[in-house]
Amino acid sequence: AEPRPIAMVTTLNGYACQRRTPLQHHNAVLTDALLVLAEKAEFSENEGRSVALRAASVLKALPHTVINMENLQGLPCLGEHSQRVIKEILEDGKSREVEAALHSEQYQAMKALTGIFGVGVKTADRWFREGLRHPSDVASSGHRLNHTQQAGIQHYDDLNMPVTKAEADAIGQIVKEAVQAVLPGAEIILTGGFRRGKPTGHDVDFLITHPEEGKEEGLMPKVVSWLEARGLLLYQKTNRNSYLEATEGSARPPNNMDRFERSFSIFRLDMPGAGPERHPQAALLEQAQDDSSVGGRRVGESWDWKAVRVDLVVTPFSQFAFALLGWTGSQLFERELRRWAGQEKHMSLSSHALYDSKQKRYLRASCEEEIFAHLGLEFIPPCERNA
Ligand code: DGT
Ligand code: MG
Repeated sequence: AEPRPIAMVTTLNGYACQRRTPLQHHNAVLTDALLVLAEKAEFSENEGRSVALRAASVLKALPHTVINMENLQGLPCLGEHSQRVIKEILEDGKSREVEAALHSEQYQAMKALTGIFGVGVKTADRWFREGLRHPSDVASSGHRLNHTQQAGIQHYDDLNMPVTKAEADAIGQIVKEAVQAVLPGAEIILTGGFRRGKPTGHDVDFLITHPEEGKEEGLMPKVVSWLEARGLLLYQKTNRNSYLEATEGSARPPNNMDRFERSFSIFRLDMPGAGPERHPQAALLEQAQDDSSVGGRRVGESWDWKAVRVDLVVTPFSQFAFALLGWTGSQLFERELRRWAGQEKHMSLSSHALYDSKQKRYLRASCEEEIFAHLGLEFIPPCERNA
């Protein structure tokens, strides 16, 4: 008898937070294509974004490579549009819609313009309609830019270069030193994509807390001053904590918007081994430039410093587990957790708390495992939250 081919039919749960999604998966060709369509939808602000993101996320969780349409049987979140794109790629090696998007002037311009720190889809779209295509067009257009956008244009190249794990750790050391200098006993934790095991990221995310509730109050301005005094910040904007104001007088937690004391910043990361001592040209270059704050100064193949986006978030200890879960991502995993909580459990999850609408009370948690348990979900470790 002929050996029967193994039917590669997998069933997967409908919510991304019920699935294990590793960083490395088997369907990058398909997911890359779907992610371009998600981006295209985002640029024209239509609903297609989350549809394409969910479809890509299902393929990321598959334990095998999709080689034919039968492999998709029984899988959730794969609508007619996604299936058409997948079929085309399986048959022709590429999708016309994706190729057209990648080559379109609008997609390329929107990608370049939204790549400016401080510029969202709305602003980028307005600029595109005015004929701007690239950050250099914006700089020469005479538009009034806010401080964030000015910093975004000034450090455009650096901020669009991936941040490595080694760079994230180097910044972690600096933040740790700053935090411990201004509040001994305070703790810092690396979150975001790096906690999920990503080798690179677009920024570095940190949570800061202190085991004694209340000690963390007023911490952020002190940390920022410490860093500024040492010339380590190229830009920063701090939003104060507004969580209590928003909850006062209402039983329910405000919404998913984060209300922690948070600092969006751009660090100046010195590159070890590329300082002026090793590269005498760097010192000369510095003297020659009257504005030494423009971009990372390249010296031959290396540079002596690099601008890196860093998010610092201060959380009270009692909210720490929720903040950790909320800031570890991925973004889709977070959105699916909140959708699961609301639709399946009548609960409301934020980065501050979990509210049970049936019991009309907040559920406490001191670690992520307890939150998953409250939600009736199997615990998924950070490295498998790459939905
Ligand atoms: P990356 O930085 O592009 O390599 O990837 P991630 O996953 O680190 O993404 P990032 O840095 O944008 O955000 C990390 C996680 O933090 C993200 O999955 C969701 C969460 N997050 C980001 N911004 C906010 C916010 O304003 N509020 C709340 N609650 N969460 C946020
Ligand atoms: Mg990040």
